[in-house]
Amino acid sequence: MKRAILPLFISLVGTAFAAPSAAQFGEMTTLDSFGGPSSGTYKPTPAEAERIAWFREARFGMFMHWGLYSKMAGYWKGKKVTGGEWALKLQRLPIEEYRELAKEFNPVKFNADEWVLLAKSAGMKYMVITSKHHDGFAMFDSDASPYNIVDATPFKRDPIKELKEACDRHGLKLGLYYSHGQDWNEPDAYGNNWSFPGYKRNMDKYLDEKSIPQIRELCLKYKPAILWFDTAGDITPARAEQIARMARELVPGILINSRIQLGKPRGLPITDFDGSGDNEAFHQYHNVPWELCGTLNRSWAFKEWDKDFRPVSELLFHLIDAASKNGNYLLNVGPTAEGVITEPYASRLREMGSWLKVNGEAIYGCGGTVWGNEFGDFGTVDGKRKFIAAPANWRCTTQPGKVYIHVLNWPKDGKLELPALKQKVTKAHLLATPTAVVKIGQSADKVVLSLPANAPDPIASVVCLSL
Ligand code: JFZ
Repeated sequence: MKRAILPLFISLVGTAFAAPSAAQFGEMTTLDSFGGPSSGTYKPTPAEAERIAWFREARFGMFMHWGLYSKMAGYWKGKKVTGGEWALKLQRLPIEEYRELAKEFNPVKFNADEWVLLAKSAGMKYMVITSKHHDGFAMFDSDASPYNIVDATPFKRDPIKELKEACDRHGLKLGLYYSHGQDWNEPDAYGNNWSFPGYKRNMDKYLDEKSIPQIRELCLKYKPAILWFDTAGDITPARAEQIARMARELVPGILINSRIQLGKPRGLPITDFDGSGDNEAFHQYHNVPWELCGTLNRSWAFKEWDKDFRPVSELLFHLIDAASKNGNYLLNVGPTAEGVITEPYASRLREMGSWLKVNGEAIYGCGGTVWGNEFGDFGTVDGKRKFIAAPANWRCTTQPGKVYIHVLNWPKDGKLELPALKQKVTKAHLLATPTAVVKIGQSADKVVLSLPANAPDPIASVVCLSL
């Protein structure tokens, strides 16, 4: 099972796969294997509910992949290579040569406040950055291994510390990505099957001497709001539990994602939130708090030649779609080795922020849909049980006494038909143009809205229904 998952990772990471648009939604199958809606009851204790509250309120965060691989920028010795943060493994590069990148890693243009303020202008409420990816290089000041940004680069600064301070200054939460099982720099860890031929790995040694000490350092030094684990190859359930317990002891209120362990999410008290596939949301409402992580272009790490940036419409769709299913959207940015977030990323983020300025009340702190059938339903296709997506051109989020309809494709005749609501709709207005007239027709089997002729927003206009 563990080994079977690896080829999947490799096929996904080279070119982060295309995200669905609302129209393509119909072709997807369910993600039950990631703990979909069938993941059972979610019964947090009051303390567990309290610590996840900010995360559910936040709905939108910035993911950052930044490391020595950013220096490659999609090239090796002048030749274009795939993989980004996976290039070392996909190209089976000599580990000694890869390590040399540290000597030239000097992100002199890095400014933590600028990054945090960009995230803030996008309407993001938290940030998750790679403190160590699978390449094994620590982007923080580590006592557990000298292979880190302070000891091994001319930069000598600790960007994680600077980001933590900037996040505190500007009111964002800082989460830390840490590759706890996979580390291609270490012969004992999981993942490097080309540099150390014949070597008999000792995963326990790696965990006890590098991974767990570094996780402890991260907790003690930066008090992260989230520890975001990934690709848990060779992490046993007992080790996952040990790591989670240690982190919770050191940082009360810390959140831990479900990728700390392979397979079905452990859930509470080990993991606080689930994740869907990369760039692919759960296909239905998911009762456990969850997060969709996705790329802005086709890569996690910066690649100079990846100019295939997703349109803002697609990014906003992911945010709205995730929120309507009770989830967050963690949108990735790949800064350059100089420490710059380039304009194609930044301009899209700012546009999302503009949309959220107008429509944020239908995202932040909102619950998911009141219905669920707008996503489709299970049916039988060729004798197989399959999820059949609905072609709904809208998504729904909720607040107590309020139902928000995010209209994705504005109806030409101005009529928007919604499933029935038990409670009476007393008022309907557009968030972008509150004075425009929206007429309500409500019967036992449906609600019909008569909208103005033109959409106030070309991407998604939100109608607020008061109950
Ligand atoms: C992992 C990493 O290997 C990758 O480099 C990147 O950091 C990404 C965010 O996470 O890749 C994965 C992990 C899980 C899935 C897909 C890619 N998944 O569950 O679909």
